[in-house]
Amino acid sequence: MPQPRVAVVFGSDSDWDVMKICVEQLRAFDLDVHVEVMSAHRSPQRVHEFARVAREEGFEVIVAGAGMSAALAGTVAASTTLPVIGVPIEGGALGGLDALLSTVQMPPGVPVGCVGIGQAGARNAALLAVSIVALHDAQLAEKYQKFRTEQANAVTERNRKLQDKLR
Ligand code: RP5
Repeated sequence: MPQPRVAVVFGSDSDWDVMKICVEQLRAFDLDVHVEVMSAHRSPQRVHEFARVAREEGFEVIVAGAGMSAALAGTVAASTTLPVIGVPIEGGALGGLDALLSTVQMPPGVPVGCVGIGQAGARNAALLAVSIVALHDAQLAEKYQKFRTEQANAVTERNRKLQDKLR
């Protein structure tokens, strides 16, 4: 079995309902995905070990989802030069705003590409990961282009139906 090129990690199994959207979207492009719960606060050693050898292991991009005082994406990014995409998870008293700010406000020098909060962000994280891997994979680039074309066609069709109703 080929080594997965994408890793999707998240701070708790309670994040799975959101992060499974990311994993499913990646699998829809026939990508193998390494999936693992690890926590910047609760299991920092594992996060460091994972990130430190991620490039050697063959990963090309890492998606990291976390909620509340979300430190996972930034902590992973601190120990690797691979691209890291952060997904802020909603939950807790602040509905994901806490996680969004924690994920997006990295100090200069250690970037995290941060997507939106929750399900939409999880899907976009997968698509962004696909576009990164597709930089050197023509077959994947073609699949991604097809996805985007079908999406555009679906919008055209929805507009056509709406225009019919408005007549
Ligand atoms: C974060 O704390 C996790 O990513 C999760 O979103 C949040 C709550 O974790 P649990 O208490 O549900 O395990 O680290």
